[in-house]
Amino acid sequence: MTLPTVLVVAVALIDADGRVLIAQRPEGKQLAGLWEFPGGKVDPGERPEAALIRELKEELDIDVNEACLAPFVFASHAYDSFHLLMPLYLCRRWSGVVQNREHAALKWVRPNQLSDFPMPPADEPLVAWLRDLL
Ligand code: 523
Repeated sequence: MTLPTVLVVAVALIDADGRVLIAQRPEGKQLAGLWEFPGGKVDPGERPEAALIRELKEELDIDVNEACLAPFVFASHAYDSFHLLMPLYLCRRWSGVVQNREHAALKWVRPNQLSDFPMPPADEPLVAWLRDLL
C-alpha cells in the first residue's frame, strides 16, 4: 500500500542550562498523552522553516529568527495512514517567554532524561541523536 507523505517540522529548543523542551500532546489529538518535540504540519506551498516559526508562535508564543534554526536530523516513520517525514531543527535562541498555548503540559528536561518520557514513534529515534550531540 502506498501511504501519502506528510511533512511535519519539529524543534529541539535548548535553554541556557542545556535542557530540552518537550510537550505533551493534548486529549483529542492523535497520539494524545505522548511527549513530543513541538512542531506541526507544513501547509501546502509553505517553506518548512516558515511553518516552524508559525507553529512556535501559535503553540509556545515565542518568536524565532530563521537564522537561529539549524536543521539537525530527519525522522521518517510510517504511521497507519501516512508516512511522516519530520526534520528536527535545533534552536538555542528565541525571543519571548515560552507559554503553553496548545499542549497538555510542557517540560524542560536534561538530554539524559528524555528517554523517561513516552514519545510518538517518530520522535523516539531522535533522542539518541540529541543525547550524543548535547
Ligand atoms: N507528530 C509526531 N511527532 C512530532 C510532531 C510535532 C507531530 O509524530 N514531534 C505527528 C503527530 C500527527 C502529525 O505529526 O500525526 C501532525 O502533527 P500535529 O497534529 O501536531 O500537527 P498540526 O497541529 O499541524 O495538525 P492539525 O492539528 O491536524 O492541524
